[in-house]
Amino acid sequence: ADQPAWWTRAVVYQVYPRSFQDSDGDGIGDLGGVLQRIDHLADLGVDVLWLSPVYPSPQADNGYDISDYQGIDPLFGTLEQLDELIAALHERGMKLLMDLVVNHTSDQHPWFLESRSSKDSPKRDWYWWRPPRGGMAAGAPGAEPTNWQSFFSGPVWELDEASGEYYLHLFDRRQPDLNWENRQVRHAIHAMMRWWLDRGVDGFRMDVINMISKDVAADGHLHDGPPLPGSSLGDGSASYLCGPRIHEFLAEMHREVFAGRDGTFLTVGEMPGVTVEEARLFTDPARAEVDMVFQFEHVGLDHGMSKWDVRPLRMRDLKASFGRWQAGLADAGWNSLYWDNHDQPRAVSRFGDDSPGFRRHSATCLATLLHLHRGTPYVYQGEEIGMANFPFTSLEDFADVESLNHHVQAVSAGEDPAHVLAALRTMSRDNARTPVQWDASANAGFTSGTPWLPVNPDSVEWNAAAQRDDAGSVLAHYRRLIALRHSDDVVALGDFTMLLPDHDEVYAFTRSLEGAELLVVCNLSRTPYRLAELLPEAPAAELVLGNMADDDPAELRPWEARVLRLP
Ligand code: ISL
Repeated sequence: ADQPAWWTRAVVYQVYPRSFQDSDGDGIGDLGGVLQRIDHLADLGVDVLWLSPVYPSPQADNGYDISDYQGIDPLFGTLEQLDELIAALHERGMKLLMDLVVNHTSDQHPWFLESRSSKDSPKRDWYWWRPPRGGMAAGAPGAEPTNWQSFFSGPVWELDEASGEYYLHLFDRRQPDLNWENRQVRHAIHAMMRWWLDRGVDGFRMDVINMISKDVAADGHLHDGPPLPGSSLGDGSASYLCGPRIHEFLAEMHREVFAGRDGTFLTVGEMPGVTVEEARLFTDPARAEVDMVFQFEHVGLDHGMSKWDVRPLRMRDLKASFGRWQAGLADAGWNSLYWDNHDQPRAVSRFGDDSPGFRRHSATCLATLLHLHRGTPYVYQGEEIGMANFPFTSLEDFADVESLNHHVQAVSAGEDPAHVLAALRTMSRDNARTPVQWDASANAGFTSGTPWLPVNPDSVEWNAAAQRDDAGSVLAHYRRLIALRHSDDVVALGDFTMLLPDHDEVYAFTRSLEGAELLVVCNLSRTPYRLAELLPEAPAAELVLGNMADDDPAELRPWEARVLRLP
């Protein structure tokens, strides 16, 4: 049989550079800062660094709005520093994954400026320009070409007064969507990707890559989506999630960019709304599209009508979801595993219990659960030290475009401002974006200046320096989990079987490979359990890794997690 790919035993660490480490005192993290902290990553043992965007950008969406694909924003440093980072990582046996944001550009990208300049521009067709809806006046209410709602509130269409046409933006109006139907667009992107690979980067995390193919009729018509309750807008996702040419585009990209290179690169497709069936097609090695997808089902389980309508997570739903993804990609394809990224609230606050008595154990329990699944685990900066949500108090505390747009839209639609603020506190992406807490000093060692988002006041107690030499820390636990994946073939490659699917508080499963078997049991609650009553084989099994000292084999304590080897 073929050797399993290297990334089946790898762990990825995500750096959101703006919030990671500042090296020049402007309060914004930068590449110099990443270079300063590189030994933190080596010490943790991670294999791959995924770097969120550092390209030139007006920063309307913190770099996910790119105005030049082949440079570094002075805010973050220089191309020379990026080369240094590549070398420093390679020296330590790590790889660099760049963030590839090619569903859209910034509205300040020269391509868009040129496209916007005239209806006759040779780049007009590089974006989605459309006249107002049949016979209506440009700018009239409801004259948008389709009824689709943007991810960041309001319609996806922005009127350009000069030409009287609208352009499409699935995200912010400063993030116009590229038209992948146009062959020149695809070629330009492939060339840019090859340029980065030739420079030494090891692959790409591809932002919302399942949205690049839109369902467009031969005459250029785009279809309305079903109306959204209580809104004049509709849900256009059927027209842009995994559209008709998505597999063709990704296979073409693979051929044009990756084919023929040695197999040490990595491609990760970030795919909101992807189904397990689609994911299997995307990641089946025989189809040569992407190595793994980053899917969102489990982080949507506490959403109601929208992410701002927060509901408690039901354990059965989590088990059903993870279980289905494990089974669906068992024979072909590969999972990404994560709780946190720069778009999600902090896991220990959201799925764990960040009250003082349970924070450490709930952080390590969640980590154990995730890292023992089959797939490639992702650690988001600060997760490895148990960073929690920020105690936001007022609207002025928020910086994120998604949060600010939502607030304007919800309040103008008549929602109670106190209620909107409460939802922002719980779900805002800014929870993930406060500076990494390195030590107990002022600004937690992140900057000598004024941080762009405030440092969480809990940094005095919760910081990397305090945990580095503490074997009972969250950090030490992450180190052990990562080492286990490297050393144990069952963790990397074993088959997955869910146990106790209907239990409301205990999450358990086995992993097995060629006669070797691990049993993983995690108590996601404050209730102690008699282990023998849940899993009779557990108390006698050998403990491989646990998150509590002084092990009492008979009792599964609140937020206790154990990895056991079955005889
Ligand atoms: O953040 C979200 C919901 O709160 C998601 O819908 C998110 O917008 C989606 O997962 C896509 O995210 C990616 O593309 C966005 C960017 O804002 C995110 O930071 C990025 O991860 C647009 O480029």
